[in-house]
Amino acid sequence: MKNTNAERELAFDFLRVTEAAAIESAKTMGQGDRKHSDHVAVEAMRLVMDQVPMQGRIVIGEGERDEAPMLYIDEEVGGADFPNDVRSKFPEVDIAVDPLEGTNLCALGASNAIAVLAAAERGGLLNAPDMYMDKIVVGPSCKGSVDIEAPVAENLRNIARRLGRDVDDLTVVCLDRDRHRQLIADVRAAGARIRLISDGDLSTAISAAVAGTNIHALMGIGGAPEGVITAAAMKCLNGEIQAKLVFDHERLGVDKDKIPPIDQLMKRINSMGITDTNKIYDTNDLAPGKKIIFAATGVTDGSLLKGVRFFGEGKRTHSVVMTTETKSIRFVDTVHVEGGPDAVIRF
Ligand code: VTB
Repeated sequence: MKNTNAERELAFDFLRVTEAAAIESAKTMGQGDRKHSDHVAVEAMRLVMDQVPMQGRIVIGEGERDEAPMLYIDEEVGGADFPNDVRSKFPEVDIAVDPLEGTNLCALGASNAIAVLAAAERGGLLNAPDMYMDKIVVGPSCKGSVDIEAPVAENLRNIARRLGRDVDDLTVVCLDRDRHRQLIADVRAAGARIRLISDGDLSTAISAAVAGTNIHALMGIGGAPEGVITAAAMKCLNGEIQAKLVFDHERLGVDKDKIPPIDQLMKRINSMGITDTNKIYDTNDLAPGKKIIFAATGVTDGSLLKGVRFFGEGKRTHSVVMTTETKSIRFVDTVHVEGGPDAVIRF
């Protein structure tokens, strides 16, 4: 991306992209078919993304080229309506997408499903493999006070000190999984409160970086690709993520078919130039970009964003769009009018 103006305009283009994905998936809310919810989000996102005036490249998407029909890794997107000589002047952008973060949440009508993407200049987002990642995420006041390798109790004491409160006034969020039994026990023993979530650690991580959401930290193992998108959000929100890739699959207790075989993973990781499997990634390692754009739209109601609302004359979406360059965090409430010239717009 070459200049701030281009970034500003792209931010609004990306807003339209997440809005479109959110609207289509929200139509399927509660139908109990998470694959279908995901599919419509992907299709809608891809369609609108292709209209964005950019030379976009997917770095985190729906899977490898041979696994996904669209929004696959390395797919070129954007500028579809422009001739090549015009397109070649558009900014080069790397994009990480999660068209529907929380497919189960949408399928069940549960809270915190979002449509989300992050973008940066070429090389600005780590091309993380689809594997598990241990994460700790905190907001600006707690930046620099946590260490993913430190005991849970110590991190909680440091967070509490920074927030000027007691450990038992903290709320930690963590995915409700067997692999977190020890983590949950440690948080309880330290005296903090816990919110166990069934899915969606990305939207929760964003909430942890926003004061007033009553979420003070996210801890535990979720997806690595979502960790990169979280890092992009942290750069905009001044929050912090620390993370480690998880290779010890026994520890995860998940179905073997959910994880690529270890040799395949290692190949991918080596191709990314990662040799140290114990590396601790910080926000900048995951999202090194200087010109980051982050956009998310609520699908179902959540702690930060409202879900899509449908009414006779249109739809209403609630989004957040942030950029590092302009240092702006915009909460955008959009009415998509459909009812013709007499449609009533409500405050
Ligand atoms: C999911 C999902 C999260 O990690 O839990 C996934 O809900 C991995 O965990 O939001 P499981 O395979 O045990 O479900 C996330 O996708 C993102 O980090």
